[in-house]
Amino acid sequence: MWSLIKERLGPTLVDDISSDILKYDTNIESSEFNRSGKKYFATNFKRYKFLKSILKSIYYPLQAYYKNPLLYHAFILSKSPGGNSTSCHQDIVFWRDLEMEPRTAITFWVPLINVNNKNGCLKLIPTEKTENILHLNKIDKKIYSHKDFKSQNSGFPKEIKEKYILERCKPVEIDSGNWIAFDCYSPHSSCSNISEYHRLALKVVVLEKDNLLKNNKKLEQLLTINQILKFPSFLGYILFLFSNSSRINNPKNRVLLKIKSLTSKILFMFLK
Ligand SMILES: O=C(O)CCC(=O)C(=O)O
Ligand SMILES: [Fe+2]
Repeated sequence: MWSLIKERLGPTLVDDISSDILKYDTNIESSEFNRSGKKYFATNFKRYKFLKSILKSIYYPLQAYYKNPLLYHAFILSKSPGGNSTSCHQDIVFWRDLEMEPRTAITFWVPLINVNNKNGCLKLIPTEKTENILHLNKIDKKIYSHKDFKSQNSGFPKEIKEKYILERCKPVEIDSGNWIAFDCYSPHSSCSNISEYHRLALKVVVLEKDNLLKNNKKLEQLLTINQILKFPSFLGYILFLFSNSSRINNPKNRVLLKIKSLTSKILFMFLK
């Protein structure tokens, strides 16, 4: 299921982020997704502050859906001129570490340019559209079988096999700053970019912290949206860097995990 969100990212923020991404992503000419987009918000303080403003813009739908929303991913997704289409998939098949029940991940996806079927808009199934985001992750929870394929550097190297699902995905053309929310079971793809401009978009994926399975060391370390919004930006940024460091978050690396959780505890106490 998926939904259009009433809140918007303001045009000034869209412009500021877009011009910064074009400076940041020097490999942006690659025709596939650039993996450096995964690190963008953790690369400097200004970009972390962008993230804060982005989360503020979806604060109300988040509060309506989640008791204690946890930030799972925050990425930039760029598709350069000539960029390939993205194959049809369900995000749940890529998220092996999603140890929670029920699985309540929602992707909030927002283009930073008006998107259409010529420059890489998302494709979703029209009959799966809902006005009420409370329906997300509740109905249509079938997981389709996917086939692997090796495309050079593809960001999404699995594709749904069922032809009738591929045919049902249709372009969702929206203006920059408008949010689409889709759940982790929602089949989706995106069009190739045959325009002369970069299709810049970003996504934020949110989970319900209270649904994590016990001892989920990796996901427990992630920051909640309320922490990000409440903490003074500089301290929030340090904690965000901690929670983004895959080395420190490797559950096998117990000593580093201990140091991190101790430091976080001290910082949390200080912030109360
Ligand atoms: O941004 C795109 O074109 C596709 C993104 C996607 O499939 C995702 O973020 O899960
Ligand atoms: Fe996806």
